[in-house]
Amino acid sequence: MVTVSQGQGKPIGAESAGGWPGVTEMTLAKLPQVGRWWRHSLGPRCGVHQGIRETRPMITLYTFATPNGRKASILLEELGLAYTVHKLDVMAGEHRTADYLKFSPIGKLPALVETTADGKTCRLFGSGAILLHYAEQTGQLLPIDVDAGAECLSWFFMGISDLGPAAVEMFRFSVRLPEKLPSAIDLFKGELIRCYNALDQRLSVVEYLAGEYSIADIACYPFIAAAALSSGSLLDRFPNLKRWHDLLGTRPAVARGMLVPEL
Ligand SMILES: N[C@@H](CCC(=O)N[C@@H](CS)C(=O)NCC(=O)O)C(=O)O
Repeated sequence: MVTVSQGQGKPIGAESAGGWPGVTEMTLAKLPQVGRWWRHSLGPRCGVHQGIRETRPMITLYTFATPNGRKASILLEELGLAYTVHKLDVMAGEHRTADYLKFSPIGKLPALVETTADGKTCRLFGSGAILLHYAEQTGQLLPIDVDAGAECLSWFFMGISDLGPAAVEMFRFSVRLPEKLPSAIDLFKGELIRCYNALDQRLSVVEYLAGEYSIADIACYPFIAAAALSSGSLLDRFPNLKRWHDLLGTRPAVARGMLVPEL
């Protein structure tokens, strides 16, 4: 099923350059002096300035009602980007078809395809790649300050590579699989608690994970929201995480992104 969504988030910058909301000429001019570290360490392909597309591409998001998919839709909503949603029927195995594997070779959701004005396409698969790509392309949701940027990337990757996989495996072993293996369930429960403790401690000293709202928050929120929904009292044990969860829930773009795809 295909539906069309229009990200309605207000871009953070008023003017735009290259058709990208929030990327102003001033932002672009400032970046070389600010010196984003990956431009120096990884070369000119990486980074906002030299690798940016000149015009905004058309965006198709392949997704399903899952936390990983919702990270991508929240991001697109926050950036105010127009996108088409293609909802995959996972139960029918649409994520394993040859057509979809062209976009996501691993056959997982989400994936996203950009089509540029000259008809070229570019795929992105995995929520982490999607979030980082658009943060780089727009210069939004990724702190410019080096220290805040380091915190942002640390929590962002914790969300992508620790919290997300632990939550997915916990769901697989405790809900999906008919055989309940206590050792596997305990292992992933322990990993999740470890993530929640780390997040709670961090959020006891900052409002958002990187100090300011960023892709680090988006990388973690849908899994915390799913856990809060399935276990109403869970967040009572993590008061700072609860405060952050409730705060993010008030963001209109987060609320809209959490409703994608329509059920
Ligand atoms: N590293 C990927 C993981 C994606 C992932 O595990 N997606 C799940 C849905 S939340 C999926 O596609 N499951 C179907 C399957 O594994 O066959 C990301 O961060 O997006």
